[in-house]
Amino acid sequence: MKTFYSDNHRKHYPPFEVFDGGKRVPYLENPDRMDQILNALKKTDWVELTAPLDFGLDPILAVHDKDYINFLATAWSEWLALAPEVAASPEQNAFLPATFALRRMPRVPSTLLGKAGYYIMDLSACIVEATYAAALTSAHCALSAAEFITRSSSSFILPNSSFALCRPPGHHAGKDYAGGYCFINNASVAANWLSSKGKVALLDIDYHAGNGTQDIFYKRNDVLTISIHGDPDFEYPHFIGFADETGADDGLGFHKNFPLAKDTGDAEYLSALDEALNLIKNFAPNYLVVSAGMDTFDGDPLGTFKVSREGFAEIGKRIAALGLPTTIIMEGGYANEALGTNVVTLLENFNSP
Ligand code: OKP
Ligand code: ZN
Repeated sequence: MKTFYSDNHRKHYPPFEVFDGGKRVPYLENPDRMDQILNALKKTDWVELTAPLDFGLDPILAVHDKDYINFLATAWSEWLALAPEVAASPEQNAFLPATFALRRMPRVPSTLLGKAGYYIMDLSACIVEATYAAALTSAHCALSAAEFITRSSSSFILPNSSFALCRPPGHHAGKDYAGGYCFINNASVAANWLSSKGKVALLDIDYHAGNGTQDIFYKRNDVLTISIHGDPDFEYPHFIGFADETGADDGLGFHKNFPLAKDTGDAEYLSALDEALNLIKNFAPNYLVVSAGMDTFDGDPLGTFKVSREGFAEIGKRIAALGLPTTIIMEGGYANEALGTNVVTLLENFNSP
């Protein structure tokens, strides 16, 4: 399987994030995640690792607000200029605001810290020097993977597939905000790029609701978005991802959430997945984008679900059975010891030249 990956993510490694209750912990979305996945992929004989192509900024600006992207691009150097001692201290060398735009006050502040509170949604989207470059490359991995399935699907009898080993992940990033380790919404950038070539369905199987993706496509009917996740009634991102959110305006009926209970196991998960796959079949897209998080796994430190390895095999099999050109975009998954095996287990059911 063609897999797009770059080492550019490595220096995006903030020294900490802040958990609920104010607990400062080592950044859970760490480079070791990629190493675990790379090791497992390299043990197979069907994965072909490829560097991403440079698609420039246009396909990213087609999804994200220009001033927001500019904020991401300059936040670290501005922070360094504003507070050099703080930015250089090992205790504090990650940029995070401590004041947030409650209920999204409409005025975009002119100062760095004002902007940070406006453009960042929580205390897990820490910015360091390498963050912007890593986020850009991550989006380019997703775009390369999307382009691959359009280029090759006609020359093979079986529908083609590709994998974007993205870090940082993307599905919590909205048009103009970062959150939950996400800065640029890789899957949305890929889906939007594909939407100029045909109808697109985007299925989000990360444990957390894909709020950014939901926001970005909420009023559109050319991209069907579906997310299966821990019920925001008890789980992050708390404010979005409920069952009654089904799209608006032209997009009404083109978004679907499956909020599931704590402790959801294989059987309950797969029955929600089957419903989601039926919606995709009825929509009859030309392309499928999968936001693939492995944090539904039993024992994930950020999840409550109990999906097993066999569960991932079945998830992969059922999605592949749609027979659509499919690009799989890496999102979360924090049980690092099991992450590589789980990714391989999901991917091995897809066809690839
Ligand atoms: C990113 B992805 C702990 C706070 C949650 C953010 C979680 C981001 C998950 N209760 N911190 O969807 O895997
Ligand atoms: Zn997640």
